[in-house]
Order: sequence, then structure tokens, then C-alpha cells
Amino acid sequence: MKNRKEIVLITGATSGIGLACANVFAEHGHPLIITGRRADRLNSISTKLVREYSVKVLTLNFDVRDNRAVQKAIYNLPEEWSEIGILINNAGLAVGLNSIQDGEIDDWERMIDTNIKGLLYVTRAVLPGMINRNAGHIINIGSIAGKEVYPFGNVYCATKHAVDALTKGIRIDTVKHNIKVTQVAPGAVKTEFSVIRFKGDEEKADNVYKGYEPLHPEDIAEVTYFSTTLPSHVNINDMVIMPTAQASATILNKE
Ligand code: NDP
Ligand code: 8X3
Repeated sequence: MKNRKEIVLITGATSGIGLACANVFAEHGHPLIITGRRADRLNSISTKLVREYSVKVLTLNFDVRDNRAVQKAIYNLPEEWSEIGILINNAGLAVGLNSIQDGEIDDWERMIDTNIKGLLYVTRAVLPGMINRNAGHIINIGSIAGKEVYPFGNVYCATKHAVDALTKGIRIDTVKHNIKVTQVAPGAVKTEFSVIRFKGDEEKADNVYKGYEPLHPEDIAEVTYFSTTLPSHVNINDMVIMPTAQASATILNKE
């Protein structure tokens, strides 16, 4: 029992940081529950992880904004998958980069519903099992946008400040149940993030990462994994991880 690897549930494992986390945890032999909206990607990622690392993988295809779908997926987990040891709340996005006065209401709702409410729905469904077992680790992927506010970042920054606050709130509420709660807050990471923020404009997205070396999703996956390797009495509360060329959300050493 002691040497059994914890089951890890990763939201948004079809791309970027979530996918890199799936690879790192699989490499270390953890059974994985990978989730996302793109079922085709989930299936091909699962096939690859099973082939390369001989781990067990379960795919769950749901939108974190849909609480009924979240509950259906988590409450009906097969018995052997029901004891989730590590939850990585990673699914999230930025949509648009506008002043508040020019903001698109639909963009705001997508960010608030995914980054705040989605994280809450999944946590609410998974946490009672951890509390029953008096063990568990919740890792929230926050952002430098949860530590600073930058021009036109308004609503995205607000959602990531909410992740920062919720990380602290979950820790306070679950400390008596022996639950670890960690926030991983990255600066610029080259993923599909900017393509989504700029609604498919690849040129604008590419420009975000020009003239310096951004973080790679694997960098974030490695530190996330590290946070799960510490003795049971040690919890990392918060990690801010930046590219060496980035001093703050807006100060970059670009060529
Ligand atoms: P990607 O766009 O590459 O990945 C986002 C992932 O989230 C995808 O797997 C996507 O899966 C999933 N996702 C998005 N919306 C939903 C939804 N409604 N329901 C279920 N899954 C969803 O971006 P990143 O890897 O960069 O982003 C991961 C996290 O990291 C986000 O929370 C982001 O805010 C945060 N972050 C990113 C930084 C960066 O610079 N890239 C820096 C700091 C934090 P699918 O589309 O299949 O549903
Ligand atoms: C993503 C990083 O700086 O675009 O959270 O907000 S940033």
C-alpha cells in the first residue's frame, strides 16, 4: 500500500501544461485520469502514455464549466479509479486582451466559468473522497496574472487572483484533514494559450514569445511533480516560476 503510486487527475490534459504533467507523472509510474473537451486528443494521448510508460490511463471527456457533467464523471468513477490522490486543476484560458470598456461579455464569462467555477466544481467533486481518506494533494495552476494586474489583463487577472485566493481558502478549510494544497504560478509558457487568447491569430500569438526564451510546459510539469515528491509533513504553498528573461508580467528582456 505504501509504495502504491497515487492516482492523479489532471484537468485540461489535451495540451500545454496539462499534457506535460500527464507525461511527467506517467514517466514516474502514476495511474492517470486525464480530462478535457477534445475526446480525440484524449484518446491518442492515452494510447501513447500506455505504450510508452505502461501506466493505467482513464480518459474523462467533460467541460469543466458544466457542473452536472463534472459530477457525473467523478461520482461514477470505476471502483479502481475512485481514490484520487492528486488533483491538478489546470484547465483554464484567457480570451481576448481588451480594456474593460471594450471587453466582450462572452469572453469574460468563458474565463470566469472555466478558471474559477470549473476549478471549484472539480474540487468540490473530488475533495470529499480525499477528506474521507484523510489524505490528498490539490495543485492549482495559477499564474503571474494572479499576483499582478497588467494592462488589458483585467478579467483574466481577476480569475487568476481568484485561484490564488481559493488556493489559500481550500488550504485553510482542509488543513485539519491532512490535505496538501499547492499553487503553481507560471509566467510566460509557450503553449496554445496565446492562440486562444488571440482567437486563432497565430501571428499575434507567436509574437508573445519572440525575442526571449519562454518557459516550456515541461518546466512547469517538472516543478509540479517535484511538489508531490516531498515527505508527508512538507507542503509547498506557492511557487512562482518565470522565464529567466521575465522579471514581471510586463518586463521582459527581449532581443
Ligand atoms: P493550453 O491552451 O495549451 O491548454 C489548456 C487546457 O485546458 C487544454 O487541455 C484544454 O482542453 C483545457 N480546457 C480549456 N477550457 C476547458 C474547459 N472548459 N473544460 C475542460 N478543459 C478545458 O494552455 P496552457 O497549458 O498554457 O494552460 C493551462 C493552465 O495554465 C491554464 O489554467 C492557464 O491559465 C495557466 N497558465 C498558462 C500560462 C501560459 O503562459 N501559457 C502562464 C500561467 C498560467 P480542451 O480544449 O481539450 O478542453
Ligand atoms: C498566463 C501568463 O502573463 O499572459 O497566465 O498572464 S500571462
